[in-house]
Amino acid sequence: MTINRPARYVILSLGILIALHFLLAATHESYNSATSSALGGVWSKTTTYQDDFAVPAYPVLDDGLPPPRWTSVGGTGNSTRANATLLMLARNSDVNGAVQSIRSIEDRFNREYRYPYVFLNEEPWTEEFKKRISALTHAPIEFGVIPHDMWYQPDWIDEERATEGRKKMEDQGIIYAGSVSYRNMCRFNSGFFFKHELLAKYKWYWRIEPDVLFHCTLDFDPFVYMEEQKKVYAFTISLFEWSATIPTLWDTVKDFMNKFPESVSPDNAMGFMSENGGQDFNMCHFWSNFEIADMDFWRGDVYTKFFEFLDATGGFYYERWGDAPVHSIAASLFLPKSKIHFFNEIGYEHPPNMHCPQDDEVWKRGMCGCEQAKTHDYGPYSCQHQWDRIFR
Ligand SMILES: Nc1nc2c(ncn2[C@@H]2O[C@H](COP(=O)(O)OP(=O)(O)OP(=O)(O)O)[C@@H](O)[C@H]2O)c(=O)[nH]1
Ligand SMILES: [Mg+2]
Repeated sequence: MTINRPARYVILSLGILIALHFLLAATHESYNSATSSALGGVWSKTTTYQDDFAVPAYPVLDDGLPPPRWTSVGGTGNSTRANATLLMLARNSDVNGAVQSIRSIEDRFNREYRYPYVFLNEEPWTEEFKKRISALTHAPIEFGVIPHDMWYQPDWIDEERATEGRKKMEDQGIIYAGSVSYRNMCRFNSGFFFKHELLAKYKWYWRIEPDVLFHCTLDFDPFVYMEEQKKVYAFTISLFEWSATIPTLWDTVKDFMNKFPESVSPDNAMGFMSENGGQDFNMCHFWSNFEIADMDFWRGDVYTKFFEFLDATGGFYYERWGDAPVHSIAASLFLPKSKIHFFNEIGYEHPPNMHCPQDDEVWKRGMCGCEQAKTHDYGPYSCQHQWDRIFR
């Protein structure tokens, strides 16, 4: 093979340049450090984009997709995300409703963020459920089974008294009055979900139920917002509880406050829940089928003591205490009210109630699909007035 004269000069010049580079690198430290990462990066980049983010709790996604839209926490400039999961408790028979909810949250939020999902059930998941859900998202998904003791009615419950309690409620025409499984669910959501092994690695959760809809696109990460603003518990809908489901709950709460007064936050949200300084409960609570919250609050000493105190009375079975009033009372009493957040931007519907942002600016920015006039806020069953008044 012959090489013409200009080509020979080019090869010779390149050879001299390369030799010069190695000579300078060997003899001059500053030149070496300035050039080695740039050149080295070209040859040794075997890592995935995930390695650039400090998020140890997550499996590395190596699926060739564009990186998720993680935003910066605390304005530090580190691209990262919250240690959070999207959590759904469901039955295998809820599959169609679960598909609807996941499609909706993916569409409005998680397609861009790819937060991992955890699904919990007291029975093993069917292949059908796992297949239909897994088809909907690129985010990691874990399907967990709930340990027996976290779910079923404990042995120390007096079954005769529990049966009588259910019968009494049925006679009053109360929804789920005769259901033991509903009571299992309420007790599990009150005191156990955050202890499940699949949730142990996470701090934050967003509770999602089957058959719900998210009506607005989120242009921010609510977990990161909670973290940055130092919030602990967030809601979108507040309303009145059916008092016949919790006849002795408030007295039990008052007993707890008397016994452990130090548990109550000086700047609490009692004004949301009571018209007379705590003597009576006005039935206002946050609708817990939507929750974004910090599980460290539920895992902490105060809430642990509170749940155990309530549970010991058997009220979850003798009556029908819901996780919504239990969570709401705890958040409102044991946290400073500034740590509870109303997420106005999150259009959310759990039929028959919906929160749709009333501010046109917010509604347009979120490309909301909901009918503003049908929002639950300030309607006859809403406790938004009671919420607003504690900040005046
Ligand atoms: N695995 C399991 N999940 C349940 C059971 N009962 C309820 N759930 C779940 O617990 C959550 C609350 O139950 P729902 O039946 O929606 O109760 P609700 O929101 O008070 O009532 P609805 O107005 O009927 O939605 C949902 O995520 C359900 O899928 C159960 O027996 N087993
Ligand atoms: Mg529901």
